[in-house]
Amino acid sequence: LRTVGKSLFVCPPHPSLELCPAVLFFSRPRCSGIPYVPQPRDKSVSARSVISFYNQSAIDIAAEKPSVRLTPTTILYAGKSPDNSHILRSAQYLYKELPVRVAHRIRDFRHLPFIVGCNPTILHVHELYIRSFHLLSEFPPVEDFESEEKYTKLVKDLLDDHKDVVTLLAEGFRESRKHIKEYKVIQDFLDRMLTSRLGIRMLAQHHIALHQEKPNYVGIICTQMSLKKIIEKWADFSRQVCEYKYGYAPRVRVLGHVGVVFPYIPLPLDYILPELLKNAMRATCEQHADNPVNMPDVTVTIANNDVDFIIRISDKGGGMPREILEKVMQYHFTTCGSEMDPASENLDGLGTMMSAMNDGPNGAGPMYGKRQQPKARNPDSEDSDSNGFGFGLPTSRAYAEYLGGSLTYNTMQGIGTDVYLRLRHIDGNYESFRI
Ligand code: ADP
Ligand code: K
Ligand code: MG
Repeated sequence: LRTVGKSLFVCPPHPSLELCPAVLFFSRPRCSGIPYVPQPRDKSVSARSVISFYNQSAIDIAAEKPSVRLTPTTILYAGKSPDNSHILRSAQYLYKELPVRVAHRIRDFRHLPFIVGCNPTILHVHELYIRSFHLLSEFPPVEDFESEEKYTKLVKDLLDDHKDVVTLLAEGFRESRKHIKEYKVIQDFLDRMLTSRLGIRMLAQHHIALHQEKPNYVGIICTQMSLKKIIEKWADFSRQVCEYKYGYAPRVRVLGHVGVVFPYIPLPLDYILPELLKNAMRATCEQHADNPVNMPDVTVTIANNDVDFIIRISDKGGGMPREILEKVMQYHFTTCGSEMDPASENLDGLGTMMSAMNDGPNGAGPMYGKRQQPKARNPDSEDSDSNGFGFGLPTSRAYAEYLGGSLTYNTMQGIGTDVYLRLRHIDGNYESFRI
């Protein structure tokens, strides 16, 4: 293999590289922004870059450590001290915890099937994690507010560096998954990757938010969250995306326990709600395309109790046909086939086209479909806009389960679909999830 990708690259005749020149080529730190200049004659440099993927004792040691997961109440009641020592403690917790969590992710990359691990896009993300690990673990200990400020700046920069990770993983697996027989391998990896990323981002955002004073907030925890308000916010947003795509959008009615207010973390809801609402709206628009004026509403019902709360999103969008029932929860499965991208592969008949979606926990991008630019952008988005790949339902389910809840659905083919999002209270009668 002498040409890889678009760049012509002559491999150095190094015995340890014969197996996979792609590893050599793509192991260059492309995330650093420094253009890669091949140095094919310098054997030692090439060999070092390959070794850098596995010969890292610091990562091995950190990957053996258990992650220390906190309950939201621990975070909430950690106490706010007038001298801001809580901010210092928060940074010190992150300082210990982040390298361990990042090392766990790197370990997962190493366990991927060879052919997937060699995919340039996956390698790029793998490298991003290795780079983050070194930046985090080589940072001097956080002992005072001066170092805390610098550390927080690093955390902010890393959040930004990783904002496209979901899109990149979706692309990388789309390209390489055809080589893997067992879907479970991909599902388990992505479930762990995405939920761990959600956890890391929640912790990082929380720490950053501790620096700001916002009424009814302690870090990322909203002490008086109104479920109705947050649903309405995402209904408005999804309607804008829908109108942009179809020219019209169903209305959304919110029923049930509309008055409930409780402490919760809006961040994961900022991802899940627009995903589910966009699905319901898309189904409704496509089912009622011949009579959009009389389109049935999407109905959202809230039910609250001591332990958890349930959000049901009901649409009359015609439901799902039997053939796809088993597949809708799979990563990459989508029925958005109208804008076939000639470059995209048909994944074992799963779907003919990759759908656009939202990226990180705060993203809420296009309805679906390839490279659409919606007029409406997620106002809260801290992640870049990305294109989806049938990730809406599986990612939402993984997040819900990570948060001690569930995502299920009932569908009546020919009529419509009910999706149930159940999430555990953070101050309920039972122990809540851990971040
Ligand atoms: P995407 O929306 O990008 O296709 P999702 O994971 O959100 O990916 O959904 C996967 C598929 O499940 C959709 O393409 C659609 O076929 C089906 N689906 C999801 N929600 C609904 C719904 N409310 N009604 C009908 N079909 C749905
Ligand atoms: K899907
Ligand atoms: Mg979707």
